Amino acid sequence: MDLWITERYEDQFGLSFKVKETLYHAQSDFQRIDILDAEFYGRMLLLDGMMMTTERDEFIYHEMISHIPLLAHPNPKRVLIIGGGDGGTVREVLKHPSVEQVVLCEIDGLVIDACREFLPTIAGELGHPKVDIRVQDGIQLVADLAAGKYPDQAPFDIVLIDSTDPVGPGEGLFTLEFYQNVYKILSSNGIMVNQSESPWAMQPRVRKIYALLNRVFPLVQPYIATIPTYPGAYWSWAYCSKGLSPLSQMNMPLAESLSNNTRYYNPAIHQAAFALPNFLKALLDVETSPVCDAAVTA
Ligand code: AG3
Repeated sequence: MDLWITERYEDQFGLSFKVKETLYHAQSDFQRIDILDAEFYGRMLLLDGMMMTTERDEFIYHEMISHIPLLAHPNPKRVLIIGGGDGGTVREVLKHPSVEQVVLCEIDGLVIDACREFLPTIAGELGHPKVDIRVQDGIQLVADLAAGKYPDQAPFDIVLIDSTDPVGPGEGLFTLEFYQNVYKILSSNGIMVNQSESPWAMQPRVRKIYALLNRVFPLVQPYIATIPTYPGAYWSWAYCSKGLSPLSQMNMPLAESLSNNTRYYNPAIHQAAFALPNFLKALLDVETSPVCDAAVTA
């Protein structure tokens, strides 16, 4: 008998995958964890039934959350990743020669263990000497850092929020207080990027995220890519900085050479990802995009 799994969104629609085999299942202290092997998309990680990553399309998400901010920054050395226990974001961040240290703060140690065992192409760099793994609540860590509790460990050049949806353990990563604390632990050229949900399928949620971010960061620019395995497929990230634009300081030679080692990212994508369709500009109250700014000043 065929076995299919469906991620349903708000009981309105769903995305289905034909499963070949269940490789791992556990109920951790935080969530249900499943790793399945599916037709077409290969091995996939689900948390509480929600798709986190698949072998076939993970490169799009992990390259876009990493290379956009790391190439926008003139010299990123210290990177903090909140969530991201599958290791895909770590793998991409380590492609940047300037990076000296990556702190990965994942609340659920079982996610890390399961991905290391069953998703080695994604999690394979988690043991890299530059990576410092902390199994703890990212909300608490960022609050402690912002309060000056570990003065030798802040600031960070780049903070990446590689979270689940704003339900369950990830909910506190979408609050004003959390964003304010991230702001405090960023260096003056610092950049935060968070995954900001589907501006197609999750519009009320996305509007709320951007309304909060705009209260904290002087510069907030949404950017877009297609993630075929997430609800709505049309996905967004928020580029947030203290003023540094995503394009002005871009290291073109590095972006070109890195593109030899990426499957989605290249310098043209870096620009194009910030171009927004009209329905999204209206949804997010965005006046201009850096692409337009560049065209105006050129
Ligand atoms: N972060 C998951 C994004 C949210 C997906 N939502 C969903 N399927 N309902 C991905 C983690 C990859 N490192």
